[in-house]
Amino acid sequence: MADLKIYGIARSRAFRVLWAAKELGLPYDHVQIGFDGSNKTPEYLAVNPLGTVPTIADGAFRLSESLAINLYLAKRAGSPLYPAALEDEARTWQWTLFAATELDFPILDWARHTMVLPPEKRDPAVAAKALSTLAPKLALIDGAVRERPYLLGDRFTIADLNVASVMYRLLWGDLTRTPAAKAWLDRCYDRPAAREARALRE
Ligand SMILES: N[C@@H](CCC(=O)N[C@@H](CS)C(=O)NCC(=O)O)C(=O)O
Repeated sequence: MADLKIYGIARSRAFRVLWAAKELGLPYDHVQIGFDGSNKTPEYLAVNPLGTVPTIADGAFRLSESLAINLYLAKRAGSPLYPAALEDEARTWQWTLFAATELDFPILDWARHTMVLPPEKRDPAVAAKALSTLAPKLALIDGAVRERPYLLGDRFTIADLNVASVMYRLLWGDLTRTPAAKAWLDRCYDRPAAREARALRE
């Protein structure tokens, strides 16, 4: 049995952590907590009192929040996925918080109202508003990767993984107005670990 346990089905934000674990080559046990009640059992609520996924248990240490988990796993493993220089580490936090606060919810709104909800429950106005909220943020990413392949420079890091994994649903979006961001997103998802993580949910 591996020391690292990842709680959460792949068709949830646990996808982000599964990708990171694969990227780092970490052995893990995958505990299939979903939304069928398994996330609200006393056993799981003892692991994560909110009953949300993902959570990890690393030996006796428990951590929730998908992107914080990824920072933890990457920092524990060190270079090359986690940057060595303080400034690059700070940029990693910046991109990660940007993904959590500026991208995650509008992308969820857009996805829910274009592909996730049953057609009769979709509201095109919500999807359109989400896209207009996202436009400047996608332009920011586009600018960041126009002159270099990855967010911090020449190497793929946990900053890319965190932002790209939050953008998962935009793989089905129209990113023609931000071609550099589109090429970067495709580059990230072309990685073997990303392909393996996708295969768990698609
Ligand atoms: N900010 C948290 C969000 C966790 C979260 O809300 N996960 C969803 C699945 S993607 C969940 O567990 N929903 C079930 C619930 O809220 O009861 C993270 O990134 O890990």
